[in-house]
Amino acid sequence: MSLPKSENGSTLENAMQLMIQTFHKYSGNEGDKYTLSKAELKELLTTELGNYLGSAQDKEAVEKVMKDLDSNNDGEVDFTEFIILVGALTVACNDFFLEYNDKPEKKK
Ligand SMILES: [Ca+2]
Ligand SMILES: [Ca+2]
Repeated sequence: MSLPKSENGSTLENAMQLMIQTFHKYSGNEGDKYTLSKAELKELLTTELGNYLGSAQDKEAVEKVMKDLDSNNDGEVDFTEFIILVGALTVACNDFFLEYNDKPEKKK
């Protein structure tokens, strides 16, 4: 996979670029190039977030995620709606990380 000149970017800048690229990798497959249809969303969820959202494979879960994300109810997930999902997942990961670090270390 080749990124546009990003060797000067910071880690966070590269992460942002990757989120944008990831979104467009799936959003361009059908219909509107800049939004995710249900099929595109499903592919993104299963391919890119399979470890976090294992249950997204089943159809109902995708429908639910779609409904939750589609705040303007146009039946597509745009980048703003997508980034809310990524943000919420990142917060959940951070909470998990903090909790994990809070555990007493000496416990076996
Ligand atoms: Ca699309
Ligand atoms: Ca939408």
